[in-house]
Amino acid sequence: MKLILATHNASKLAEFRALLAHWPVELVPLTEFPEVRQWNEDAPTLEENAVAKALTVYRATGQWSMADDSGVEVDALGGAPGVQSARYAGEPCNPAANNEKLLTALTGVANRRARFRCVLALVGPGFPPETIEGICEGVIAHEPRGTGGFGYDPLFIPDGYSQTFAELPPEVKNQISHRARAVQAAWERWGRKLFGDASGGSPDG
Ligand code: ITT
Repeated sequence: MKLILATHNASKLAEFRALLAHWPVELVPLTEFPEVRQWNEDAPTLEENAVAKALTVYRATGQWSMADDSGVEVDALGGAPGVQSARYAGEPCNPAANNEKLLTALTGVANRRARFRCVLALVGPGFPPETIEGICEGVIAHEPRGTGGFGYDPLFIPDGYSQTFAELPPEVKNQISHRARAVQAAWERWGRKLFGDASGGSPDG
């Protein structure tokens, strides 16, 4: 069974490949469907955007499609940038400008509490779109650190660590990230029933 990863973000795609490695599906990148162009990502919630991406690809291909919409929520900014994370500093998406804008917004702010939130959407033949969420709590650093990852990773220090996601090895991020948690929850809710149990346990367990 093929599962299309409905993302134009190459770094996100690489994470999905690692996170879904044990799913008994053939992962297909969106680059194999050049006719599927951009989708609307201007809905007010991560859920709506994630479903819009997965549905766009499913409607164009008829194949199982998975997408995520994700973002960082900063308590001192009332949850911003949140659903606007990709476009925080304007269009087109510019991660360095986004990080700079976030640091500027937090100048002199002691409360750095934040979280990454990922909403995963899955849709397929006979399976209307469903969503599931993963959250990773942490704090915003005082300056960008590290070269790994993407987006806000140089600024995000997950709880329990002193390094940013961009400093931590990808294996660590892929164990604890919002995306990792969403994929794990997805496997527990849908994976075994839909795709069989690659781990050898009961399909219903
Ligand atoms: P697709 O829509 O094509 O999947 P995108 O990059 O536009 O790619 P989103 O719409 O979900 O993805 O935007 C999420 C933004 O939030 C993204 O641009 C990053 O800036 C940030 N983000 C999401 N997950 C992240 C992560 O794991 N690490 C760092 N930043 C992340």
